[in-house]
Amino acid sequence: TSHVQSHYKKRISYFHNKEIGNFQFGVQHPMKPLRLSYTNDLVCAYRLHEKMRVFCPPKATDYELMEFHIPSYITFLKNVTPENSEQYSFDADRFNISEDCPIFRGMYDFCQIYAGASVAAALRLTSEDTDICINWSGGLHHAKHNEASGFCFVNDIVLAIQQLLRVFPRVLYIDIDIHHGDGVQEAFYETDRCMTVSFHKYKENGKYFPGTGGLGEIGIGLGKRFCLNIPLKDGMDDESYVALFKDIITDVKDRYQPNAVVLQSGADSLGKDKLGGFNLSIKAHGECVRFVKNWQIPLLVLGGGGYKIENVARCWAYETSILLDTEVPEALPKHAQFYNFFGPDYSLHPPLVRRIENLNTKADLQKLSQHIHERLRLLDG
Ligand code: ZL4
Ligand code: CA
Ligand code: ZN
Repeated sequence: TSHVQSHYKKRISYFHNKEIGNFQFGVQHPMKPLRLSYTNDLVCAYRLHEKMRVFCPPKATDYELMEFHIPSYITFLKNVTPENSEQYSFDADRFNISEDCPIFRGMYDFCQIYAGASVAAALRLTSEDTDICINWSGGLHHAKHNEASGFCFVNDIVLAIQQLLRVFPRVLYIDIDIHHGDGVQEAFYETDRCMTVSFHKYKENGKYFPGTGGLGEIGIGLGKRFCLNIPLKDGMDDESYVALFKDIITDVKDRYQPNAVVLQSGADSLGKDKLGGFNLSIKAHGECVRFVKNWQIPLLVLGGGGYKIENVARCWAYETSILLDTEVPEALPKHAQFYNFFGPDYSLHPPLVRRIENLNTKADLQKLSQHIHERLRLLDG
């Protein structure tokens, strides 16, 4: 009947393995898997878990990881431990083990858990019994087929997109982590079946990690023009970011007409992040997620960076509520296990004090937007 559209009910699946919060990259290391326990704690304390299907997904197998990664790299990750790492110094070097990507206890289990969750989530989207899948432990966009990079050992995003491409002709990848999504870009650089779009902080001198993501990187061969980079300076604020995001991503969607969307929702683009440099509020970050959700195209939402862990948990719990079309109270639920860590305000949207100056002028952003639209125009015939 003519009422079919209005009966569209989003079915949401949420993937979480309780083990994930127990891993440690190192006491001082900025990447803290504990943030995933905080996030899940808020999600459950807000009773959002009752409104979606919750899965503890299986770990990815060695062979599943080898769908993208080379076998020797996976074998190395599987066998190396903090105790035997001396014997593996040659491999550790060539696979880029470093202070950013250290060997820690349970490292391979950690990889299998977060990648298994993204692959399971992708499979649920392809089996068409879910409209939106969420894996906050995924989104590790820097890993390459043959090496670790930027806190990422295996690339769960590439593995998930590979599964989606078995069913969907075109997959759109959107990355709002403050870092450039280089690993995903590289994996799909030569194909038009996955369009990659990353918004990130970029310094011309290459001094901001990973140094790639300039406007000139557009894809090659069949993939030419199906790679989009939005390089930004420090200080992006809510108004300018959300306006630019909607402006660009709408044009991308209209021209590319994706059958599925993967959104990497890295929370290091929030204000006060330890490694970031933007001023985004949780509301603005969430507005980007809402905008993509409202397209009603099969959607996989992943985590990513985020180094002020109370804010990461707030952000991803809030975004879970957005994806569920549910409102949650501003006061954090008192019965949350980690409630004490959310002081002094104990609210979902703490005020953003000491904002940094926005180095992106209106004129810069106007010019950037115009350039991107001109590029997108070339996509049609
Ligand atoms: C740390 O304190 O820019 C790692 C990394 C470990 C503990 C003890 C060692 C201290 C900041 C970062 C020395 C660390 C030196 N510890 C790290 C060029 C660099 C070489 C390595 O959000 N040093 C490399 C990676 C980035 C670089 C960002 C973002 C991931 C994501 C998705 C990855 N790497 C300079 C840094 C510390 C550390 C303190 C650190 N590393 C900050 N930025 C980086 O996009 C998840
Ligand atoms: Ca990004
Ligand atoms: Zn990041």
